[in-house]
Amino acid sequence: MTTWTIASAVHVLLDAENRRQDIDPLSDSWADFALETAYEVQDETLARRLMRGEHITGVKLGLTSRAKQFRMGVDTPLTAWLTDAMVLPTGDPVPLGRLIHPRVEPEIVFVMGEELRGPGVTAGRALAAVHSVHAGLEVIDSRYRDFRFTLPDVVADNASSGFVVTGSVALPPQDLDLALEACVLEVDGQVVHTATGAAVQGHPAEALALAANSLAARGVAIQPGWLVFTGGMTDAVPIRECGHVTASFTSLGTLALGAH
Ligand code: OOG
Ligand code: MG
Repeated sequence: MTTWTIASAVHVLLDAENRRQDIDPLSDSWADFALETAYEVQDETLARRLMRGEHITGVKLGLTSRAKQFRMGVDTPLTAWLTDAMVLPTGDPVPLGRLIHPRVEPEIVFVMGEELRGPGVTAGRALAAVHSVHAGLEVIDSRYRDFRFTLPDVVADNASSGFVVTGSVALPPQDLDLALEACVLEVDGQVVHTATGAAVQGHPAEALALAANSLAARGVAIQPGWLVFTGGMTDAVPIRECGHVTASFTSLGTLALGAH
């Protein structure tokens, strides 16, 4: 067994990301790698990103739908950080050369209007703090070989963060039924997955409340202006060179991502 520390885990994970070299899950060689320790690793990787000039732009939830939980073999939702370096402008291709084995997943995204501070936040209270709802696509890229990980592993790895794209259609939350908001995911013109917002914790606002309450345990409140990616509604799809992924939503418009 390796003697791991928070500092050595942070170094190994950020190095894997920078060099685009996948690694074995930390839990393979870190006996009793605890969830609290994993969140400390995640927070320290954020600190390193901020030190190199990045800014927090929001938070992402992971593993909030059965489709994602089943595929990844982890059934507990988690939270992770989004920085400006992870934001891909709409229309830009996926920078494949900076990623190990990217996959794309459709998400419902909140732009926050007010601060949201847990604990005790309900879905209703959470939705009242939302400024606008958007379609989103997340490009995930686990640093772990073949996306094989335990919950602490994926938490430490900032929930496989890669890039996020936010749709330009912005609706106030009261203008749509988010549980019924549907998404059709196509790869190269073929429908591969479909879901509605109810796939995400029964309602994406439940995921937002969950984020506020779990961040409260880390002394953090969700800030006005932050993006909140509520988690993949469907299983993610690999994106290859010359591939095109399109997510069409009932009310939130269509988002496309290409790689070339
Ligand atoms: C973990 C990241 C999960 C989501 O939306 O569920 C995530 C993974 O699947 O590699 O971003
Ligand atoms: Mg995601």
